[in-house]
Order: sequence, then structure tokens, then C-alpha cells
Amino acid sequence: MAKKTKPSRKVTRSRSTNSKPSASANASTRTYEIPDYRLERPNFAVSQVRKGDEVRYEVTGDVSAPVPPIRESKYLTRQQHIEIYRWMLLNRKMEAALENLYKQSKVVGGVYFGLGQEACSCASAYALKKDEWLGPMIRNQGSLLVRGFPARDIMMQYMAKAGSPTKGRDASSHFGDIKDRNVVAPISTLGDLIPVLAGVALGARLQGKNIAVMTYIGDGGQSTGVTYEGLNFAAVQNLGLVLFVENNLWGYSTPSDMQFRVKDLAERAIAYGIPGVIVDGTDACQVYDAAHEACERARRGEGPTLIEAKMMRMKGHAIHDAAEYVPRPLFEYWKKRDCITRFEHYLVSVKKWLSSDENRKLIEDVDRELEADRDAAVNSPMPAPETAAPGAYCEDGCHTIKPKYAIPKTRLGKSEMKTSEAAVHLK
Ligand SMILES: Cc1ncc(C[n+]2csc(CCOP(=O)(O)OP(=O)(O)O)c2C)c(N)n1
Ligand SMILES: [Mg+2]
Repeated sequence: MAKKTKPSRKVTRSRSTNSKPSASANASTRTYEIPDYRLERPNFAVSQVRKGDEVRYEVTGDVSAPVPPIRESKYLTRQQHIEIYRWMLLNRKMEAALENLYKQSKVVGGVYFGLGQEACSCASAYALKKDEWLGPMIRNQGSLLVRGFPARDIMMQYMAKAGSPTKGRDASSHFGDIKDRNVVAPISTLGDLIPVLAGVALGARLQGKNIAVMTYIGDGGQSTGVTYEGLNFAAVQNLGLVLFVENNLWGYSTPSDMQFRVKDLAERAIAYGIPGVIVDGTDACQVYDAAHEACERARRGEGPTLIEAKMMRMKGHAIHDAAEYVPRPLFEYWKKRDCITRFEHYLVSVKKWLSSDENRKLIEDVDRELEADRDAAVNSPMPAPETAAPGAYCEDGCHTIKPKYAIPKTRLGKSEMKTSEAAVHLK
């Protein structure tokens, strides 16, 4: 069951052997522990209020609590803290650049942001070794950076450029790299990455290796059936899956209080028979330490871990969504808990591992890298139309896939069908 460590929450479940009330004397009680590493436990709820035709959300509870400090990491060196901080900065600044590119009509499609979630994306992926595997979701662009994708690749992908990872065939996040960086492309169908990553761990096991594989699911996405199926499979097979449940309080416009009844999503771990842990997703040290411990379990062949990272989606679902439905006090509460500002303060003022001068240079260095990448991405060519088909299903050139465009068979010979009205003919 869940590991016994100090900062934990007890979950008690009574089991009656008989459904009649009188059987309560025979009831036995089991206690499970969910380690909760947060240094504060926010105490508020979001509820739906209807007034006539209008539906809005209200937040009740204490939103004025003081901002918690960063929890000291048990594992990270000074240099590693600074590296994670740099990834987080790059993650945020890249997304700000993408927002501008979108406003300049250079982006094809939408843009998804992980604003406020950079600590979770970057510090989690940082815990993986080079030969281990990651399956990011749309908000985990920071994880992609940590795994070695340059910001240029991500920006080119959003602009559907010829040099992007999918060579312009996809305009947002559906790309990975199964050759060098061990990154499985995100799957939009929520939860489907979980069995895929479990399968990667199983594949490694069949080759005689226990490795850690990591993926993410949101507070909304964890309600899907495939989340249960994938995690249950990993649990019974003892596969080294590290599942981050990113509880950012919203699934589109649905608050998590209307998505599930358990107090903490980490409690779900009890029902899978695996450890569940709660961390503050805005604290890079907590995220890293929990990820590291889960990866170490995975490497020892001890099976999966569910880590619930609590934080807040600081923008709408995607760029088209202004998040008007989110109560303002909630944004204000989480803005004070910004993962980058707090980590910067920790490194510069608390630990004094970065002088103000070094910090400024580091920020300038990130800006320079990003600007160079953005300019290269903007100035790179769009794909030629004839490159659309080859390589969509296999490596470029290894198979020839003949286009099957023709006039539908059923209508062949009927004089009213013009060539311009031809539809795709599937044999
Ligand atoms: C199986 C499935 N159902 C619905 C959707 C549509 N959809 C895409 S994102 C989203 C909300 C996801 O919320 P959450 O899991 O909390 O992730 P977040 O956006 O907060 O990161 C929904 C419903 C989908 N992609 N897949
Ligand atoms: Mg969510």
C-alpha cells in the first residue's frame, strides 16, 4: 500500500461483512496512507450558481492564505535546481512567443498553454533517464524541452513548417520521437497514452529491463475508462509507469469539484493497489522528488505510482478560450503561487545559489536562445504540397502509397457526376 512517510493523510474505509446496520459490530476498518508533501492545503470549493438563464461559478473558502515556501529537495543538487529553473523559464517564454505568433496569424490552428504548470512539466520529465520514456499531453511542452526538443521544433510544429517534427502534417502537439528522444506523441483521446506507456514498459521488461515510463492525465481526463484500464494493467503487471494526475482544477469549463467526489485524486491509487502521492504542482522540488522516488520504484521493478500534482490552469483550455467562467479570486490566489516566481525567489534569496547578476544573465540567455529559435522557425519554409502523403504511415520512401482519389464506383457512368465533384473512393 501507500508508502509510510510523515506528511501523509489517512484514508479510512469501513468494511461491513453484512449490509444490515446491525452488523456494524463486525465491521473491520482499513487505513491507507497517502503521503501529502504540500506545505499548504488550500481550503476552498468551486460551485455552480444559476440565476435565471445565467450559469456561473463561485469560489467559497479561504483564498487569502499566505504563500507557502518551496519544500527543500531531498535529491536535487544546486546545479540541477538551476537547470530545472532554466527549463521552466524557456517553457513559459516559448509559450508567450507562441501566443504572439498566433496573434500575428503565423500559427496554423490553436495554441495550448501550460501557464502555471511549468514546474510540473519540467521537474517531472527531469527525473527520467535518457533511455526511459515519456508520453506528454498538450500542456507538457516543458517536458518536450527537457527531453531535448528545441523550442524551434515546437514553434515550427505550431506553424506547420516543412522542418517541423511532422513536416507540416500536423499543426499542434501530435509529435514525438521514438528513435532518439524516447517520446511517444501525445494522443488527444484522453487517457489513451496510459496503456500505450504501460505497453512501452512491458516491451522493455520483455527485453530484460525495468525502466520508468512517465505520462500525464488531467483531472478531467482521469474520469475516462481507459485511464482505469491502463493503470490497472500496469498495476497487475508491475510495470514501471509513473502517472502524473495533473489536477489543475478545470477540465475545459468544468471545475474539478463537479468532476469527482473524492477529496484527492491520489486516493484513486488505493483502488489500484499502488502508491498514491500528493504534491504541490507549483513546487518544482516536490514534483521532482515524487517523480524521482516513483522512477526509482519503477527501476526496481516495483510497479506504478500515481502522483497527483495540484495546481491551477492559468489560462483557458486553449487560445480561443478566455476562461471567463473562472472566478477571478481563484486566478489571484494561484497567481501569488506562481511556480517560476517562487522558484526564482528560492534560488536567489533563500538559497542564494544564484546572484541577481547570474539570474539576469540566465534570463537574458534564455531570451536570446528563444529569439534565435523563433526567428529561425518563422523564416523556415512551408512544406511543398507533394510532401503531404509520403511518410504519413511509414518512413519516407520505404513504401509507395498510391493516392486513391477517383470518382465513386457507384456513380461511375452517371453523366451528372463531374470530375470536380469527385470524392475519395475507398476500396
Ligand atoms: C476521451 C475524450 N473525451 C473528451 C475529449 C475532449 N477534451 C479535450 S481536452 C478536454 C478537457 C480535459 O481536461 P483535463 O483532463 O482536466 O486536462 P486540462 O485541459 O485541464 O489539462 C476534453 C473534454 C477528448 N479529447 N478525449
Ligand atoms: Mg484539468
